[in-house]
Amino acid sequence: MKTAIVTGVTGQDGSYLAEFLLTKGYRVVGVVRRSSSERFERIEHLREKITLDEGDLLDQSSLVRLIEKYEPLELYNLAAQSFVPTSWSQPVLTSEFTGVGVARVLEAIRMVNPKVRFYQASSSEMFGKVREVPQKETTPFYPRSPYGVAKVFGHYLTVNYRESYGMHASSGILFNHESPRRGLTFVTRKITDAVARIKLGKLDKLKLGNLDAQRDWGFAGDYVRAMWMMVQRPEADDYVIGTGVMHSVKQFCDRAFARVGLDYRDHVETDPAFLRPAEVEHLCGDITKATTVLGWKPEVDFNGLVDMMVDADVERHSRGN
Ligand code: NAP
Ligand code: F7E
Repeated sequence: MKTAIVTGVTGQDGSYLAEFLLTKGYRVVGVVRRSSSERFERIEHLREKITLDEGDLLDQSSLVRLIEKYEPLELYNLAAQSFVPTSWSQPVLTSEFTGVGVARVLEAIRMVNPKVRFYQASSSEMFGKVREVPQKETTPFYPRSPYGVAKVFGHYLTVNYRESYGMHASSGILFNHESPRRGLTFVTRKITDAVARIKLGKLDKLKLGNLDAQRDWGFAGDYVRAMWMMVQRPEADDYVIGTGVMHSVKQFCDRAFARVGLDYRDHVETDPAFLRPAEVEHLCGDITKATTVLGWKPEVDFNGLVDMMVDADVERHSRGN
């Protein structure tokens, strides 16, 4: 049986990737970090089907131990401090998790078995203050947050280990992807959760930051498929994954509130507390390489994504959760 190790398995993408790998017949080993209380909500339904073991991107020996113990064919590095605003309040921690953590994983693979295929969760945040529109694999990076800077480090280290040691190390440059499992602080989920509470009379106003920021938003379930497809290629490479369509935060609000028969202008207020020290104004992916080389394309569009997230939050809050 093929074994895949997934770091960040308790996160949004980790839960979808674990589900996907199970459908492909893998033994899935999810890496979880020690905590005084378990936060496994996203993988509760998979607990009996996957193996969970302790490891931390801050602890090199824990990564070596996991690779020695499970002898994986593939390792997907999804773990990171992934919330952009926190990267300004905790820049050193973000650099450690999101940047140097990649070095620890790559070194662990190189030391134990350099034949393990590696996937790095890179990000469109690396494009930051964009140098061209839309952004593709060759677009120069200009990160605008400590998070973006850390991801550039992880990306180039992945490229470097491929070139230095011939390792099968791929970097997926993924644009924003969302789902009903998205963390509640990210703007999409913050909006859909608030829409549900406003609809049910549990909240009146929603405070947001920059409503004009534009993102290329896709569905996480589609994007984990692309991760796996990259790892199956004969040669490792880098791929931009997105939808190629851009919407503003305002447009997201418009669609989300309309889904439950409300007008966002009656409920959304702007609050400078949610503005960032440096903003990424527009992001839009050019997915030509992914569609032609991988044969990947997204299946859920913007409206489908917003509706899915609003419906899930309305259902959850209606149950009283
Ligand atoms: P997420 O929901 O924030 O999940 C992050 C995961 O990383 C969690 O499982 C977390 O574990 C784990 N983690 C954090 N620090 C760790 C450490 N020191 N050691 C071990 N595990 C640690 O993120 P996501 O949205 O699923 O994204 C997955 C990856 O893709 C991340 O690397 C993110 O930066 C990247 N990415 C995301 C997007 C997007 O739009 N979602 C786009 C591009 C790239 P706990 O549960 O213990 O906190
Ligand atoms: O912000 C604006 C905010 O926090 C999107 C991560 O997964 O995707 C994500 O990073 C936009 C920004 O995601 C609020 O200023 C307005 O322009 O949902 P977000 P992000 O920063 O794009 C990339 C690809 C990753 O790799 C990251 O890990 O929305 N915005 N008002 C707001 N954002 C938040 N969070 N909260 C607001 O109230």
